[in-house]
Amino acid sequence: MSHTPDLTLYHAPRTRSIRVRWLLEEMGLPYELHTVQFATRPAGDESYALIHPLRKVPALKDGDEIILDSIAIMQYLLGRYGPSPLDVAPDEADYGRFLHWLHFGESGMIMPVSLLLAHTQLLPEDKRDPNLAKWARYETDKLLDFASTHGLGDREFIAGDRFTAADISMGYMFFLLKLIRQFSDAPENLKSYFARLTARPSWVIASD
Ligand SMILES: N[C@@H](CCC(=O)N[C@@H](CS)C(=O)NCC(=O)O)C(=O)O
Repeated sequence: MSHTPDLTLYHAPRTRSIRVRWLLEEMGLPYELHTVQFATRPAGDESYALIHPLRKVPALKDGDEIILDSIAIMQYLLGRYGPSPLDVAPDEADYGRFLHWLHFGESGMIMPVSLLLAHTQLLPEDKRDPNLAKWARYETDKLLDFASTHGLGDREFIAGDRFTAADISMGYMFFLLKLIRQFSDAPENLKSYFARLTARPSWVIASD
């Protein structure tokens, strides 16, 4: 580790900042936690725009540097403060698999999952579109099936034969689905995988 960490995580409970907090806990890195108000939007107060111009969470400050986007922040931490078993290195057999599931947890899943969230919970009832909710449910099911068969299969973890940042990425998305009561019909292997991930002490802190 050539840099000395000087880390502040801008966090709000239940949001994607859980991913970063989960990784920080697993890597054993010291950090300051700054809770951003999330009850009304945009998140934070006006001064938070200096940290995240879009006023979203998470954001990570490391000294004078600010990094945005949960997956990018995880890659930053692994790259800057690794090597870590939570990363899969380019010379390991599962490197490609690791990158795929690390990113799939966000970019592959977020569109149908956010539509499902919006049209079953977030929007006022008269603004919800049941057809859109049905379509998002159908697309989410396809993604869960893909993750179940092509991703996890009978593995314990999704890449590298160990718990990695790719599990954190996917685990958060399953948490979100569970939060909006859309995970109970998920494939059994994903449900027991999620139970395994969230049995870790680091999860208890990250999801607090
Ligand atoms: N792709 C970004 C998404 C960030 C994001 O949209 N965060 C949500 C919370 S999970 C947020 O701050 N939403 C508030 C808003 O959009 O106003 C990431 O992974 O960090």
